[in-house]
This record gives sequence, structure tokens and C-alpha cells, in this order.
Amino acid sequence: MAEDILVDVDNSEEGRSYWDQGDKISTSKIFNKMGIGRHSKKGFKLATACLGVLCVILLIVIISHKSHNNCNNDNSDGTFQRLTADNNVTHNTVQSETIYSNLNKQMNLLLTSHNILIQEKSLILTRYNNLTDDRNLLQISYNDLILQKSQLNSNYTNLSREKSDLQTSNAMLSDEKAQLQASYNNLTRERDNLQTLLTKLDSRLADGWIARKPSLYKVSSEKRSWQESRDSCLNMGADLIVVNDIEEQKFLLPYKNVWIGLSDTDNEGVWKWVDGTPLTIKYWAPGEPNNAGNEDCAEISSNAANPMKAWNDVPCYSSFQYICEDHF
Ligand SMILES: [Ca+2]
Ligand SMILES: [Ca+2]
Ligand SMILES: [Ca+2]
Repeated sequence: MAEDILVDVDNSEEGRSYWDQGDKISTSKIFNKMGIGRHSKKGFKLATACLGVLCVILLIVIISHKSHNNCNNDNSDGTFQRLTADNNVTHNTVQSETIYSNLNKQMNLLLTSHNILIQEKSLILTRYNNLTDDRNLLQISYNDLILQKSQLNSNYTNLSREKSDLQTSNAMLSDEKAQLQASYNNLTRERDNLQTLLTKLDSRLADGWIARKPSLYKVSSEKRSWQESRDSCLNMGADLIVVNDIEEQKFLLPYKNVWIGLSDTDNEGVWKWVDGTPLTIKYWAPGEPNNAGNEDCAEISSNAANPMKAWNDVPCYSSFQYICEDHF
């Protein structure tokens, strides 16, 4: 009877792995899964079988006793035989009642055991149903966790991609920052240089220097030898003028008897400028340089017919004004 109770079970993957692979499960299977031992099931079956056998035996004894009494009533022809038969009947009746009483007691015991087993089965089924509910709740929680895990993985992937993009942007911004910083440093340096030049220019102009791009010129008021004149220019952070082109030669037109930064002191006949550059563009007066009387330093002659060709070599100890040149 107990094995006829079938219980529906979950057909999910977990359910199949936990229980049998069928769509339904019997009470005996439940007992197996719930840990109910084989001996308990056998006891239940044995009790049921014994109860049936005892009922059959009791029925046979009752029928036999009744049949025997009927036979004795028909045989009333002898007193001794009847008394003997009565004694036997009495004895059999006592035995039958004793057997009946014992069987009745055993049957009651078996019924009691049966009822206890029924109650235990009910409790086990209740536990099974509770466990099934718990398992279903756990399955729901598990599914939720799987969904949350999937969402977290998706979020993690998105965040990783954003992190990579931010790192790339950060690297680009760092490069741009470095470039801007370098540009800023260059501009700052140029600004400082310009500020220094501007300060220097203001100072030079305030001191009577003449600005003519790309140089500043200072025409001395005093007269000195060529070397004293150069030392004076050097002390002011400049040097004697170097005529680099025709425009600078034109600048000299107003000035006469002034030293320029040209000499052949080191090597006679080899003229060079104070900055070390060799003489290429020449504006000598006609017949000059003639080294007449050891003339090694150049001046702007006041006697030249053509002011654009007025250079003349004279002794370096001569005393003249001088023109200093400084660069922006
Ligand atoms: Ca020059
Ligand atoms: Ca000379
Ligand atoms: Ca000369």
C-alpha cells in the first residue's frame, strides 16, 4: 500500500541529478533518499504479511470448531462417548480461545506497529516536502546568483573597456601635457630672454646707444688708441664695430676719424675683424691700406673723396673716437 503512493518530483537538471531520472518517485525510493533503512521497510512488509496469515489461521480455527460441535450433536447414542467428546470439545474450545486471544493480541500489536509506521511515513513525507521546498528556494536563489554573476561579468567587461580607454586618453593627455610643458618652458625662456634684451635695450638707449637692427651702436665722445678703444667697448659688453654689409657701411657715413674693429696686428697684410671673421667686404679708400709707417689698425678717414670708400690704416697708438657694436 505504501509503495502505491507516488510523488511528483522536479524534472530540472539538478532534480534529475539528485533524485532518480524518472518523472515520478515511489515511497520506497523516498525512503532510500531520506535514509530510511532497508530493515524498516522489510519490517513493515513483514508485519503486513503476518497480519494476513494470522487472520487466515483464526478463520480456519473458528470454522473447524463450529464443524466439530455440529458433528458431536448428531452422535448422542453413548454416554461415555458423549462425555469424552464433551471433554475434548471443552479442551479444544479452551485452546481455540487461547489461540484466538493470542492472535488477537498479536494482531493488535501489528496494527499498532502498522499505525506507527504510517505516522512515520507521514512525517518522512512531510520532511521530504519541506526539503523539496527548501531545494526549490535554493534553486531560485542559485538562478538569481547566476543572473547577478552574468550582470557583474558584463559590468566588469564594460568597466575594463572604459578603463582601457581612459588609460589611452590619459597617455595621450600626458603626451600633450609634456609637449605643452615643453612649449611653455620654451616660451618662458624666450620671454625671459626678450625681457633681458628689452631691459638691456632700455639701458643702452638711455646711455646714448643707437638702435639699428640687428645691432646697437655707441659712438664714443672721448678719443683713445685702438686697443684702449676696444677695451672700453669690451667693458660695456660690446666690441668695436664689424662692418658686415653695405647697409652698415652706410651707417658709418656721418662719422669721421673713428676706429672700426679691423686690424692686421697679428699678421701684417692679413686683415681680420675683432670677432675673428676674415675681411671679405672692403671699403678701403683709394691706395689703402698702405702700411705707411707700420699702420695696423683701421679708421674712417675724413679725407676720402668717396665716403663709401673711406677706410684707412693708421698706427694703432693714434687717438680717435670709436664706435662700439652690440647685438640684440
Ligand atoms: Ca656689424
Ligand atoms: Ca699693417
Ligand atoms: Ca694708411
